[in-house]
Amino acid sequence: MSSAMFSFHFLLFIIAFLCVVAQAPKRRFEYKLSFKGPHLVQRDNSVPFWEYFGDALAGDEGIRITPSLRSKKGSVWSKNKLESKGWEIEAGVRVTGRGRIGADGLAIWFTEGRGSKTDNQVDNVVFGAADKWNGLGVFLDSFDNDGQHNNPYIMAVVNDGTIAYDHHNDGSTQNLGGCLRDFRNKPFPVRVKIEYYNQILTVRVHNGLTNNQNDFEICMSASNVVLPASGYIGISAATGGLADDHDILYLSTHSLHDPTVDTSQVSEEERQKFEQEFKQYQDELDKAKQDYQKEHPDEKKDEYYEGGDDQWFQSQNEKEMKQIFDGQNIINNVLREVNRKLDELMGRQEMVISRINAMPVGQGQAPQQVQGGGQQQVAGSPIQRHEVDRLINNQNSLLQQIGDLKYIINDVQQKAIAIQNQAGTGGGVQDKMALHEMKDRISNVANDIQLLINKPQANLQCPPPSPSNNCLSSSVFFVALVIQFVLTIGYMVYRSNKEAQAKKFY
Ligand SMILES: [Ca+2]
Ligand SMILES: [Ca+2]
Repeated sequence: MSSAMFSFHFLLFIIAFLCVVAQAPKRRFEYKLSFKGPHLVQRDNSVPFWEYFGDALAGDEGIRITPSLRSKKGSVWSKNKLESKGWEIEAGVRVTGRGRIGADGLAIWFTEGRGSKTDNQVDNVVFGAADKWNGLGVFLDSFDNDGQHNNPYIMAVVNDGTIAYDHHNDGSTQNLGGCLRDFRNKPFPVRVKIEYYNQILTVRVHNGLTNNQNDFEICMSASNVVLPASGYIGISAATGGLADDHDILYLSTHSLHDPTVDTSQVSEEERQKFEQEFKQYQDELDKAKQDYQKEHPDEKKDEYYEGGDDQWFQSQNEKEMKQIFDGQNIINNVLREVNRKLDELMGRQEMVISRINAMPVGQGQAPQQVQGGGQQQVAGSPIQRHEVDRLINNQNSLLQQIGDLKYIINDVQQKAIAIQNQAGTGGGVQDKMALHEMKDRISNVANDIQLLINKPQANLQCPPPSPSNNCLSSSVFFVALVIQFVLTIGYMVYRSNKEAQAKKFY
């Protein structure tokens, strides 16, 4: 029973989930109603598809709606209208100021008309835009005009073009809903996402404390909200006695469509509209061409234009002929390539045959057993497959050996060059230095000997005898020599006599 209940609940959940998924609207990015830095401005300081008024100034990273100076008003408005029953606008803003309290605030608009048609800022009393607007305004109200201690406040106010905004009470009785959020001086941009679909208006706010794209919280939601079928998108801001920088960094707009309706099919009405636009554009182009020719009659006509439109376009037959011609060209190229390969193969075959013919008789003509066939090959039969393989293997191994030899020769050569270089640079210098040194020393020795030879002989005589002096005079030396000689002779005579006596006993 309980499992049946569980299955039932699960089924209900699945159905609900499918309904939600099925009802999720199709989103289409509206690039003409969006902008995003960097490189936001063009050379003439304009932002494509957008126009700005008052004190607003576009920079490369975003648009500064007002600077933090007193009593400034500015706004930026789309040039095109958003024409969709459902839409989503996301704006990334920064409201920064040095004061603890800022003013006045910033507004995001979806209105039938543009809220700042002129630069006359006197009329732009609602956060830098005109009062009595027809459409929606989402206000980021910094300053607490009514003293309820409920600012900064974010709220949505819908107007049908008749109501004057109650500034002194911060529109407290006029708004559809709102939330108390401090959007000033945040580390990351504060993001406001406004969704209008099936007459349900939802405002979600990202508090700018993180850089996570998905940290949105619901600020307000209201159903049965009726807004104009199409409208301009605008952002405006104002400062008062207190001032903040009001910057908008990006604005992205999506139109939301019923997923059950196939939006890829263009309706007849839209088709006619596009055709009309195209015709209008072409007429304008022709007129511009004619005007140019009138203004520059001497200008040489474009040679491509001489032939008229026929020069620019080709007929169906021409197109087909060109396709056939291209195809034939490709076939021709392929055939040529095949031909080339065949020639190459023929060349190789001839080379192999000539090598076999050059081989000594008997080596390539020995009778061989054919595998599987069992037939005896007769002498002089054509070359066998395995012989060709062996030849190729031999050749390969030869090539490899030659390669090895080449490598070794190269190595030896490199080493020889290295040794030569060494000898030619560092070693040679050292050897030369050693030679010079030796030469010097030898010449020194020669000089010393020369000096000794040239010295007078008297200097070679023995110094006068003294107890510490043991110089030998020549007479003493000769007497000692004679005595030694006599003693040696005597000893030899004595030994020979001794030996003669010893022999007698044997
Ligand atoms: Ca206020
Ligand atoms: Ca207030």
